[in-house]
Amino acid sequence: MGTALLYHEDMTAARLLWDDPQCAIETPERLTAALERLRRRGLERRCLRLAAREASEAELGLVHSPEYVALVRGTEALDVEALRELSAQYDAVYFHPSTYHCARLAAGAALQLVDAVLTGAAHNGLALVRPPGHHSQRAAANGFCVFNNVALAAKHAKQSYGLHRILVVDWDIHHGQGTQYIFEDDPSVLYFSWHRYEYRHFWPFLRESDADAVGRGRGLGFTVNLPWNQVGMGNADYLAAFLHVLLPLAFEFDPELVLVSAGFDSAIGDPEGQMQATPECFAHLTQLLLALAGGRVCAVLEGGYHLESLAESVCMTVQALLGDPAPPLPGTLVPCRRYGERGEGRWAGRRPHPTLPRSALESIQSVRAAQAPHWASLQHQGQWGPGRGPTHICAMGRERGVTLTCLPAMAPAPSPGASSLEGRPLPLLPREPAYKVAALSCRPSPPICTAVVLTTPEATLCLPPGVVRQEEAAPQEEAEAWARPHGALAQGEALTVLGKVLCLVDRILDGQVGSGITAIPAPALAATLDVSIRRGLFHGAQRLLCVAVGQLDRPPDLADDGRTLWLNFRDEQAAALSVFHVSVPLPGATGGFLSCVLGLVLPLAYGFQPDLVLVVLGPAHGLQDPQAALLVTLLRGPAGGRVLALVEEEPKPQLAGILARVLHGEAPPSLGPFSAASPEFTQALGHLRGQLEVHWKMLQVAGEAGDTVLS
Ligand code: Q9C
Ligand code: ZN
Repeated sequence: MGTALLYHEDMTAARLLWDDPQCAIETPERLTAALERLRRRGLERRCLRLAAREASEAELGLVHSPEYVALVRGTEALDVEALRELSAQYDAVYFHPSTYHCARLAAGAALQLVDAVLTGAAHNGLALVRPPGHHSQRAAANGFCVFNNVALAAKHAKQSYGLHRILVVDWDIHHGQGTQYIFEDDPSVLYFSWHRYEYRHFWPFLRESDADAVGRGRGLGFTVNLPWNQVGMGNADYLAAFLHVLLPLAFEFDPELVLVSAGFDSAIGDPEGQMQATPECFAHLTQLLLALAGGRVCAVLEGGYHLESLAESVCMTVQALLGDPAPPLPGTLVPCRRYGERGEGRWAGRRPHPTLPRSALESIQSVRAAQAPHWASLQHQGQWGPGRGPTHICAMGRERGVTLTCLPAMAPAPSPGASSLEGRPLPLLPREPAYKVAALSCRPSPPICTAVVLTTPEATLCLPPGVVRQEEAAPQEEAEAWARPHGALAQGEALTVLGKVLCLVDRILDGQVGSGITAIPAPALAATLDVSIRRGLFHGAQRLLCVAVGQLDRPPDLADDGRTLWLNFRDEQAAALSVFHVSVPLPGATGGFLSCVLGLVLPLAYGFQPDLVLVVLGPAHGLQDPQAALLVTLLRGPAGGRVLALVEEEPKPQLAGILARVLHGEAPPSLGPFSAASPEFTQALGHLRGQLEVHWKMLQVAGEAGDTVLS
């Protein structure tokens, strides 16, 4: 089990044999650069290496016409002149005598990857292939693509494994119109693509790449296009697209398999895409997708023409597939800032193209509006948007059961990278792309472990390898000193646990342990949480996110100074007591839970960029195990994997084991059938978001106040 890596050297054989500036970027070095970098990072040997096989003609027939397959087969025998002549009949295509062999290997690699994942030989995987596939159509090559590798993989999964719901995520910067055409009337394949569009001024210049192309017939709502109308889109825009468009629909769809058309021409430096997303972004996108379909994610290479950016982005994708924590995203996460404010570190020198402010949000808004009729999770969103201030909302809010507290003037959150406590060396990993660190020291295995603190040594949990028991504790006197304000921690078991928790908080912040879970006797939970927050801040965390589920109060004397963001799910009304103190009612329906997590918790968490996330499941938390597992999984993203979960040891002693596995990179179980949130809940949540989005820009989903109102 693990991550499959599919490749075959023969796929480097095809290359352009004449002068054609259009096609010159699609080179064999794309594959060798990616593979070489995976080797250098020690990632290749952590994968299950499988050699690609050729797809059979019968398999190619799942998507392509026999005449087209025969025509491509015929190119093996053509001379250069004839190859060139045939190539000219297609848009942005070149044939080489080895093209047929390469294209059959590329398709075969995608099929074999699906086989590996669906037979359980691997959890997930990546196929490094060329030629790419997503522009290829039933009877046409297009845009460097000969056979549609991902479409073939989806058909194969349906035909040979009887799957009913397959999600295709096309993060290549071009519209995979080939894939769209193949599945546009098929409700069993949900196709999502974002792409450079520029109001149809960008290749392939198609009307049907716009947001209002939503599929046909029984497939209505199963084609999702997110057109970018400006270049320069970056990490915040891609993340916003996932949180506010793709993931709500994907969780509602509940796929059995996720196929990724993994083109990296959407990454910074690429001459085709001209976008700004840094390689780490692909670790986050991959990690988010791993929360679907029991983690069955098959990524298949499409485009990507900047060799350095391509190689790094491929490494980030593989690291995430392997379950490693994603490196923090560089820079402040605000969708649609001007380009000049983007691009940090090694990519900083690139000359910006100006991005129109709000352009990404307009795109997101347009696709949400186009898809709203087809998806429960986009309905009843209300019209809260930027510019609708708290006073305006106040009057209306009471009828809707929302507590409205006008937000006090807040000090802005300290910006990422601001200096830490005076005179104290910062114990955290530096906020810079992890690949710089990794280049210095090759990491042979998962870098850091997950630690559990358990009160009873005989507590039997099925813990995977790499999850260790935290036995080390702070000295007794130190634990007593931290426990002093709390009677509940005065002695016995609670004090023993506290000593270990203090040590665990330090070790997570110092990077010696990746994440942790602590099972705590119920009477001591609130006090242990209080001490954990203080210890984290004391130990150098600049920003600490606390997601508290259940009847837990924010420690009353904790300063509201922007260093702690407190999010509480509990059985009362939605309220923002400040921008750093937010309460949300506990949603009953899975739809409500998902909108809370995707539409509120994660945007706030990514916007806050915490050094440590505390997730606390307290009294009457009401979460089912799969919900708790999903929440914890998704909260690994914003803090470089530094999550400490605190749970009551009763009544569910097995919960600690479930959380240990997801923190260690295992996929969470499915939430089960989707149930829509009530309109009241959706409106209360939308309302709260409207209050908060002035400060927390990652919450925004609309261009301007007064834009299209969703149903
Ligand atoms: N300025 C893939 O990324 N357009 N195909 C060339 C040159 C063709 C891209 C225009 C781009 C095809 C898989
Ligand atoms: Zn592309």
